[in-house]
Amino acid sequence: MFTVSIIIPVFNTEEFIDRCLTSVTEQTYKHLEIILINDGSDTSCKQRLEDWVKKDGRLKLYHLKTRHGVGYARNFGLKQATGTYIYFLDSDDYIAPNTIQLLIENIGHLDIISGKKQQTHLDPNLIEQELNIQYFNENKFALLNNSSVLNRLIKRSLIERHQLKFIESVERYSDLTFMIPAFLNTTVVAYIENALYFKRRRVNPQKNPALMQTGMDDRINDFYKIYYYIKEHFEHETRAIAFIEYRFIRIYKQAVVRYFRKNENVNSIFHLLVDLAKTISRGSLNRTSFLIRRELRCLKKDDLRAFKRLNLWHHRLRKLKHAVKNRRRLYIQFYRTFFLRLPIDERTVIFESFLGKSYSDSPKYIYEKMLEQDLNYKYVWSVDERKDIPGDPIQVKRFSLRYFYYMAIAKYWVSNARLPRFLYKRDEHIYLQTWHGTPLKRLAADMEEVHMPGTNTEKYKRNFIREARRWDYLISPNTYSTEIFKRAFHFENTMLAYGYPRNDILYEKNNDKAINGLKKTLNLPENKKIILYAPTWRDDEFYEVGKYKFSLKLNLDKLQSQLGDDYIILLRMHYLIASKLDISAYDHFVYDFSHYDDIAELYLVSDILITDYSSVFFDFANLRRPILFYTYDLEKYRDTLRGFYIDIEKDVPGPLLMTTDEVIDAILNIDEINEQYREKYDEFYQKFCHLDDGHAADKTVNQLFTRHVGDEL
Ligand code: C2G
Repeated sequence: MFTVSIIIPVFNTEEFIDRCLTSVTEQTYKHLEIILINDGSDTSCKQRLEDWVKKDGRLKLYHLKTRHGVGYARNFGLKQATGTYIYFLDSDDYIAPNTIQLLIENIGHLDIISGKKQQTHLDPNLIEQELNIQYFNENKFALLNNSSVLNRLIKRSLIERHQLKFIESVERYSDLTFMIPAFLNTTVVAYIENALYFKRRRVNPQKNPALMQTGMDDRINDFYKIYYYIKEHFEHETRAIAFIEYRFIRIYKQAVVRYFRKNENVNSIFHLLVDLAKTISRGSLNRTSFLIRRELRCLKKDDLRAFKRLNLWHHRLRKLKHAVKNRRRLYIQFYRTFFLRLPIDERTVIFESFLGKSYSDSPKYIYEKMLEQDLNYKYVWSVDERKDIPGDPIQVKRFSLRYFYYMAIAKYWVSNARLPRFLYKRDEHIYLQTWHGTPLKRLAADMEEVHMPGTNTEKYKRNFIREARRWDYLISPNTYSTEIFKRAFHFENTMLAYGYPRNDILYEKNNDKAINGLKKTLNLPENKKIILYAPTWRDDEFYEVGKYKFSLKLNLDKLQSQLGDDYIILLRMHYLIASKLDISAYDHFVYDFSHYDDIAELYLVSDILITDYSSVFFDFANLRRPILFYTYDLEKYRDTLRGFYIDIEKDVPGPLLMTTDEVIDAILNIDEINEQYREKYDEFYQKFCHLDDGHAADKTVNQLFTRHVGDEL
């Protein structure tokens, strides 16, 4: 039985301390040493602590005559502690009855295990849940995003070995001076979601504020000291430096920006922000949004007037963004009551790919085919931002007033994904749905449960089917998809089983000349082999609706050290992924092509594809080049999130790999893998690529458009 020393600094929290100590003394795990450090509290609070000590012999109370601050109090507590493990708790918070037990039962041979923090206004009753434990290695600093030492069980020997302590001269963020070296000196950290810690949000911050609720000037002053402390003490630890820089950017983005809603607030902390911004590396800057990046760059220049001007603009833009949201409603009204009454233009076609995010996919190739055939149509592209599109079509910003206008009057809608329900379709409209991939993951009506944020399964399916009913034509890449589309979308209109227009290029340009030309345009070295890593998104990992997270599970360091001489890697995130990848450390080895419009061009230049459950491999197989499947979360993805149509373990044309080492090994032995999978690849190609022949766009255009050419219109 190991003893856990729970260290609780107390400063005038008499209204909260009972709840806190009840939760500790009633822990299901009993081997506790509870160290209370009264950090100069007033007499009533002191008295209450004395009363508690009489009740439970495991409590040890120490009085400091005057207030020394939380860092000092915790260091003091550490000196008194004798347990094998240390656990810090704040005297206004409390924990669930089994928190310590869960932590101790699951720490195993590790030095640190973290639990989950919740706001107290959530129901503290424990719901019976399956244990959810995760292990973090390279990415463990993600567990420090809350900057806090709380709700972590830490081996005391680790603390002693590395003389970990809190900086005492600073009130806020001092946890980082303890936690950063703690993490640097451990390899793996565990996280158990079920071990709960309830963090109290003070309801009356004016009367009795929590530290973080006090003034922004003090907060930044404290952070400033911590920042430089970390930079000096861990100068050579790139992870620590990247972490603290990113922390600064987050504080800036989340708290400072809000504080600067009053422009005059800028004055008092401007000089500190300038100092901080000056030390931020390019890599960290690149991970942030355009707006924030611009402001940080301006801070670097130490120009107060320019910064204030920018700040004003920032807030104007934010206001505008709110207004725009309401504006959309207005436009929809316009669309319905006015634009839909205008005569339809038989010769206008409006195209959209991936929700306006790119000029790509089948709509692009259908459009280019129409250009090539010199058809007499007016072309409109719906895009998020202006693109370089041949033929100089009209470009409308998605959801702008012009967009609604053209959606109303264009006879043809060509899209590779669903269009919003609020766009009523007229009887005269012809809607060509190209869709965007051969399905591996279950679709629409075939999905058992939808795990996307804010999505009700039944409603999702119903809307999907309602949308599919509006499609007059649907392109299918192969017989297998035709069957699935009919069933999953309840599609009963005209199926164009022509193969994918987006894959025409894989037949047309699969030759050295075209490929080398592409490599030049993409600025890629010609003497290295190219690996394309194109994973899909995870329904349950997101920031907000429509913005998904992705954490890279490939160890780029390892890849670079073993493959760097002969290969380069193109990273290509799915278009729903909003996370920004920091690849600044892998110059000339890793290239981020997540925002490149057309993935088909990336297929053409790549020698090997690594993917997971994305439909990209069905398309890439047209090139008959090797495919590896990096399926580190296969069970969860297949069995919980989506479900598959084919047996991925048997039917795909390449190996399923679970670790970076296995990926490297496969790449180094790619010839053997080709040999091993030759037969399977042939079968796969016959089944999924049998319709693709380089003429899908041609066939589609002939089917829908040629009839309309001529003077009679
Ligand atoms: N894609 C891409 N880059 C990625 C992943 C996907 O450019 N890293 C593009 C490819 O054209 C791919 C398409 O987006 O074929 C669809 O991506 P999937 O990963 O298959 O996921 P999803 O958007 O959910 O569509 O029937 C197909 C399914 O609906 C899947």
